Amino acid sequence: MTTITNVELRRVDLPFVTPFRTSFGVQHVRQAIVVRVLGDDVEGWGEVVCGVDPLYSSEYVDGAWDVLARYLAPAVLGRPLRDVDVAAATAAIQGHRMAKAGLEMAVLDARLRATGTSMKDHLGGTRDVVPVGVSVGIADDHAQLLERIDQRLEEGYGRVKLKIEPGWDVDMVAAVRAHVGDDVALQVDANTAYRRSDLDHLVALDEFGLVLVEQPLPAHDLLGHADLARRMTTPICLDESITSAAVTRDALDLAAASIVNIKPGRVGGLLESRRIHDLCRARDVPVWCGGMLETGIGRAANLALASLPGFTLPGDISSSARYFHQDITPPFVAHDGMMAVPTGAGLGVEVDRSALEAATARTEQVSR
Ligand code: OSB
Ligand code: MG
Repeated sequence: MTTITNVELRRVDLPFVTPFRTSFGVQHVRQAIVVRVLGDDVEGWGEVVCGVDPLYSSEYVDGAWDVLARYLAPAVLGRPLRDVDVAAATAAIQGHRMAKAGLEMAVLDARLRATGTSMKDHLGGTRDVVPVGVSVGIADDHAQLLERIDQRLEEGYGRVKLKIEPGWDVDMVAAVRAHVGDDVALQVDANTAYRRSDLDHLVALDEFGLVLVEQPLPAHDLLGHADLARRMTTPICLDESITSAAVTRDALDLAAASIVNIKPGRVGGLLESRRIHDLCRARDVPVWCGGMLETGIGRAANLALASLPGFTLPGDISSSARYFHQDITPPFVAHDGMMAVPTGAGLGVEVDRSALEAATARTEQVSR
């Protein structure tokens, strides 16, 4: 097989159908870095999932672009596509996991396209269809929120994640539970908006039969989460804290979480994601696939990952139309809260070249 001859970076700007509000801010547009890796006769695609601004984590689009162009892409140029280990080749560069994950995704896609293997099979996926849910942002008021939730339930989702922050939590969840009844699976995500002084307040969420509470405290605060987990009956799930398999092991040993959200970008790639899955599965800890408002490229990768057997809870993987008017791949569609895992070679999606061109705001070629 061929060596990597060129890495093409592209920034695509996709406006959201509805701006997405979380405790860390409002996102109006998805700026994705699309990574295209080229060998002599093969190409592969990846997506860098960081936000425009460094609010969810320290990574952001312009920073990821810089580290990809100056450090990460050069570290894989000239390496054999068949067996280059992107994580190992870029290990000297600290952090920048989302940038590394996007490059790894493109390399794996190119390699698997060349051998005709799907990402699902490569990772060890066991299911062709996976359960999916929807993440609903913070709304202007309860009426607007309930209207948005009704729309999602009509679309067939059976699991709804509600974003929370101080002032938009217990009363809001009470109103939603009263509105949807007991059959809808509800969970909440704070994106680190609370502090240790808020634990008594958070315990009040135990009233509402939630599937889990996601990342109430800052990413570093494993002991705070362990303290909260002892005081709540609702399971604690970590998102921002989980940056590697090693951290996952510590979090589980400390009983800081009993459920783990896995996002390939946050942990540095699909292969590290699989290690976290394997670790959690060995300990009977449920995992689920988080979302970063991905384009169809990242969505395809998430579906492949979510087909592994330990992903027993629905992923944050919704229909493309909920995010974008026009995606850069054919749209993914959920039916009755389930979504099909791509079966074609590599990620199993074809990039829509005209949609890609139309959305492209910046390009750079990195070659030797
Ligand atoms: O915390 O899970 C999160 C989106 C951007 C950044 C962080 C998060 C989210 C979501 C959206 O909740 C999930 C999706 O892609 O639908
Ligand atoms: Mg989250």
